[in-house]
Amino acid sequence: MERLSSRTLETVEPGAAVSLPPQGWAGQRVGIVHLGIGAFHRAHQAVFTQDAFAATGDDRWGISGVTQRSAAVRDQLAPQDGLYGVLERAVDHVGVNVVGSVREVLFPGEQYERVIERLADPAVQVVTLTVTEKGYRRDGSGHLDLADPAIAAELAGGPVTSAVGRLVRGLERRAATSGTPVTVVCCDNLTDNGRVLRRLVGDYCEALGASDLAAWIDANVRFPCTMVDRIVPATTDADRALGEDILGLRDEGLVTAELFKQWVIEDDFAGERPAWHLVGAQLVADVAPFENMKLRILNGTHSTLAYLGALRGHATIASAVADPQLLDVAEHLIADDVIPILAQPEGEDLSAYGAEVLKRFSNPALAHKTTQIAMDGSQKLPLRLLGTIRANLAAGRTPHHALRGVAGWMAYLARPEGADGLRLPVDDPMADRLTTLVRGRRDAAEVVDRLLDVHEIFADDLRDAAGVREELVGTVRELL
Ligand code: CS2
Repeated sequence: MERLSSRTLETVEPGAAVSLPPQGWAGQRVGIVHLGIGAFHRAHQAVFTQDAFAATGDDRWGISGVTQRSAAVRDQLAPQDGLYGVLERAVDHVGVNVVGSVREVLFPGEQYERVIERLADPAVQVVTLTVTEKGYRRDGSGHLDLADPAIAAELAGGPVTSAVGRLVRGLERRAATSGTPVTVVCCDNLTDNGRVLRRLVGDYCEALGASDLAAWIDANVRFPCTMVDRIVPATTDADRALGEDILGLRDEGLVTAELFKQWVIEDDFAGERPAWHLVGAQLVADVAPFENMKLRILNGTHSTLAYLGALRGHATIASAVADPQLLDVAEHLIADDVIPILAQPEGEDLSAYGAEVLKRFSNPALAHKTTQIAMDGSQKLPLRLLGTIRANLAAGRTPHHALRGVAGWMAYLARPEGADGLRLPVDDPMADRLTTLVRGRRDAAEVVDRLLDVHEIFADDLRDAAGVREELVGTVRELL
C-alpha cells in the first residue's frame, strides 16, 4: 500500500470519515516551534493550529516539531511531508482527520544547531512544549533539579539534552540576535504550568551565571499558563490498520484520539499568535480554576482507575470504569473529595464536567491502557491526588476515595501482577528506588511506611497527618 504524502493525498476523497488539510497547507511558513512532538501534540495543538489556518488563511503558523529523545517521529513524518492522520474514535463514529500543520521535524541529537536557530528565528513568535511531567526535571521543591544527571552533564559543558536547557539556549541565541519577544506555552499537565516553566528557566539561567539573559527573558518572554485536554492513547497496530482502511494509504505517523478536545490559555502573549480563539480555544485571564478542575477531576480519577483497575485485572480504562465497584470509587472521588474543594471555573458546571469525564473514560473504542496511565506515578500523584488530600485535611475531612487512589498506587508498586495475571510494570523515573523499597512485599504497614517516607513525593506532612497512614494501611492490606 502506498504511503501518505503530499502526492498521494491527492488520491484521497474527503467525506464523512475523512477530512483533509486546508488548501495551501504545504506553503505554511514556520511560526511555531514545538518541543516534544509526541502523539498528544499532534492530536491537540497541531489540530487547533490547522483549524485556525482553515478559518483565517493566515499561513504564518506552520510548526517546527522537535523530538525529545529519538528520531522516530522525524522518520515517521519526513517521508510523509509532515502529514499524518488523527484517528478519531467515539462509540458511533470513526474518522481520520489529516493534519498538515507540522512543516518540519527536527531531531536534536543530529540537528541541535537547527533547533537553536529556529528558537531564535524572529518569524517564530510562539514556542509550545509537551515533554511530560518528568521532562521538566524538577526537584521536590519545584525548582530545577541540579543533581539530575542530564542537567548536571549539560551545565558541565556536555551536549544539551533537556527541554529546559534547549529552550534557554534558544532564548540566549534569540536575545543575542534579533531580540524579538516570544511566548512560551507549556502544554503539560502541571499546576500553574507557565509559572513552573518560567521558574525553571530562571533557575537554569542562574546556574549558568547568565543574569543578563535572565533579565532579557523577564522583559521579553511570556509564559502563559494553559489547560490542555484530549485523551490520546498510544497508537496500536489495530489503529494503524483501521486508519489504512479509511485513507487507503499507509500512515506511519497516525495518532488516535477521542472527539473531545479542550484548550484554555492564559491571555498573556508577547507578540502575535494563531487565531486559536476562533476555533474553540478559550483565552482567559486566569487558567488556575480550569487547570485544577482538569487535573483533579480528570487526571486524578484517571490515575485512580488506572491503579485500582490494573490491580483488578482491567487492561483498559473503559473496562475499569465499567466495573461497578470502580465506577463507585470514581463517582465518589469526584463528588465527595474533589468538587467540594474546587473553585468554579467560569462557564463550567463541575458536576456536569465530572459526569462527562466518566462518559469519556467509558469510550470502548479508545483502548487506553491502565498500565500506560500508571506510568510516572511519582510525578503524577502529587499533582493529581495529593493536593486534593491536603485540601480536604485542611478542611477537617478525610478524603477516603483520594486515599484509595494513593493506596492503589502503593499496592500496584508492591504487586508484580494484578488479577487474571495482568502484568503491572513500573515505568517511572524513580522506578529503581520504589521497586527496591516495596516490590514483592506483602506486609501492608511496611509498604505504606516505606513509601510515605519518600520525601520527594509526600513531603513530611502527609505521613504525619491524622488518620492518613491508618487508612492507607487498611486499604493497601485489602488490595494486596
Ligand atoms: C492520562 C492523561 O496518561 C495519563 O496519565 O491521565 O494523559 C490524560 O489522558 C490527558 O491528560 C487527557 O487530557
